[in-house]
Amino acid sequence: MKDNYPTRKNESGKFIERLTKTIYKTSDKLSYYSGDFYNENGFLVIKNFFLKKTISKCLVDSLDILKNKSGLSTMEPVLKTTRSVTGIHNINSFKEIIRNRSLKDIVTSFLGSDVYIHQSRVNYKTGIGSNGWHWHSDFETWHAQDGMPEMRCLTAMIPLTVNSESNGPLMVIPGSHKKFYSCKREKQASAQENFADQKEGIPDSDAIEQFFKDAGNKVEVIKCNPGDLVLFDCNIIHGSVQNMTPLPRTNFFVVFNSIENKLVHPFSCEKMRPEEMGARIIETI
Ligand code: 6CS
Ligand code: FE
Repeated sequence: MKDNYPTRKNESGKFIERLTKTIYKTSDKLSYYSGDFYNENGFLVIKNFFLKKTISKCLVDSLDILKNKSGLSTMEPVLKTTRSVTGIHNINSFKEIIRNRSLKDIVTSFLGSDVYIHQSRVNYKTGIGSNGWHWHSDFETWHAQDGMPEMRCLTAMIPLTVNSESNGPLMVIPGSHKKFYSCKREKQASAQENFADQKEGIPDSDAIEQFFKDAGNKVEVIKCNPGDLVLFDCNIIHGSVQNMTPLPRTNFFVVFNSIENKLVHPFSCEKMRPEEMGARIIETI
């Protein structure tokens, strides 16, 4: 298969034009404006989308995951607490989220086909010292390490606790999804190492500067609450800083990929990642 987004191949990085549409069509569940906003900015926040009691169940289950060691855990490199657990979408309360009809309608409309789950995870940021995430495009990793051919994929982020200005909320660079940044080659790290503290697939600082310039030097800090839904394009540049408070920032993420965009052999990685990080078994929702 032709590689439209070669990355991690050369000594230096470069910008590549995006060929895939951001949205196929908007959804009846949204105003026209919302589809248009997502198309232009690469993200969308919908307040009070879920019932608070559904989200409370998810929060309880997210703590059970820690206790029962379900899924595949990645630890904080310094603190040694749990940073992220992937492969958890079969737990009942999370299933309820994934099967939400309005969510499914929005996602299948945006991606223009049926979808399946590429990855599900809870990121914990339990308290002071929990690390942030460097600026990155998820698609860059999914293309390089999982063999995801095109940008026909998006993430739904469901906050299970308050995401305030000080506990390390998600930040995005609006509009950065429109260009692909092909990253320079680095020494190959393991799937877990990259998850714990991303080494490969980080844009150079001058590329980040360019993304900032294009966005009018604005980042969007996504403060949100339990019940809200945040959608973001697989190629948007995003990241977060460490948690500066003792209050956990616990978020559930589910990554939907078009069934017309199934994984092939990884484009820039010798070893396939575990199923929990990049699903090859297609379970339709
Ligand atoms: O590896 C992943 O799938 C996710 N984690 C990291 C550190 N970067 C890309 C993506 O968000
Ligand atoms: Fe990410």
